[in-house]
Amino acid sequence: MTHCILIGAPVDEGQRRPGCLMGPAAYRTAGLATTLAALGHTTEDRGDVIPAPPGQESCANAAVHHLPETIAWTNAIRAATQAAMPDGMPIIMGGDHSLALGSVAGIAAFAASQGRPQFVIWLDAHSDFHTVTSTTSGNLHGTPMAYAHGNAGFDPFPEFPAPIPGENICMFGIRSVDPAEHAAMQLTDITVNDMRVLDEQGIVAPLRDFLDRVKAANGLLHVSLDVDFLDPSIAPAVGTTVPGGTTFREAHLVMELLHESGLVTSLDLVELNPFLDERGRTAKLMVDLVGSLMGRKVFDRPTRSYG
Ligand code: NNH
Ligand code: MN
Ligand code: MN
Ligand code: MN
Repeated sequence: MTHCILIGAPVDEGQRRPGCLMGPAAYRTAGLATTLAALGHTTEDRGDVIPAPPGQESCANAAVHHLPETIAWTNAIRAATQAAMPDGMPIIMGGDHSLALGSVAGIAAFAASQGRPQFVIWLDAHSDFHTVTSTTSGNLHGTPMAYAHGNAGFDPFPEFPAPIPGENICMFGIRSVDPAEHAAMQLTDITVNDMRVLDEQGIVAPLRDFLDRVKAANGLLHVSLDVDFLDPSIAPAVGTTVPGGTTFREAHLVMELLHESGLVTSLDLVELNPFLDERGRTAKLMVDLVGSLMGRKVFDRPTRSYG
């Protein structure tokens, strides 16, 4: 049994398709809290994060938009996430992926305070490894992983509290990487399980490899789930669809294995744009995936032990 802490982060400024701000309401409407309760968990909804009024920050890259707003969101979401960590498992309901600038900073600060290493699983079509300096779209939802890794080029963002080493970062579902991100990732030890890896090896072996490492290090594990990790045919409610994504069963299997591991300590649900949905099907699928992550299964079976 886990104490699940729902935190709404209606962030829309990290990209250009209005609608992600409705995400937290859609998750509530799709029954996230009742799904968790039905699995035996306690839940607490802390409402939506309210950022401070934006400041006057600017940067040299003219493409970047909504920088002061994003910095304000980052500070507020970081504080809310860090505050929730000692109390249970925060589930940050987005909002676009720029919310992870704050959520990952909050959990990394908490991990550092505990003297434990932080690990991240990034489930996304995109690597989100731009800096404020390298982004050409100017959409800051394309940056949080580089921020968390401690890359230079994030002025005037607050310094990331405890940069996460590449060995502690594992990406799945990747199929859209910009040249500057590609070059920057080549210099890291991040495990990039792009769709080619999943086609050839399946999702189980690479995921278990990573989970074994988290377990061995007694790490905290954050899961960041971008709707576009899923194939657009099953998850249309996202502004940046990329063909060739994960299937319904691949996605559930990831969640089931994560549940079995018992290692997950925090979760982001990002990029849901309810304005683009079809009768709530993407919101419902995301809630069902959280159900699998939190223990829903058809039958119990002997599972691999993580310790
Ligand atoms: N790499 C692109 C950019 O920075 C796309 C990022 N879009 C996302 N990320 N949806 O998950 O603009
Ligand atoms: Mn605006
Ligand atoms: Mn993303
Ligand atoms: Mn994405």
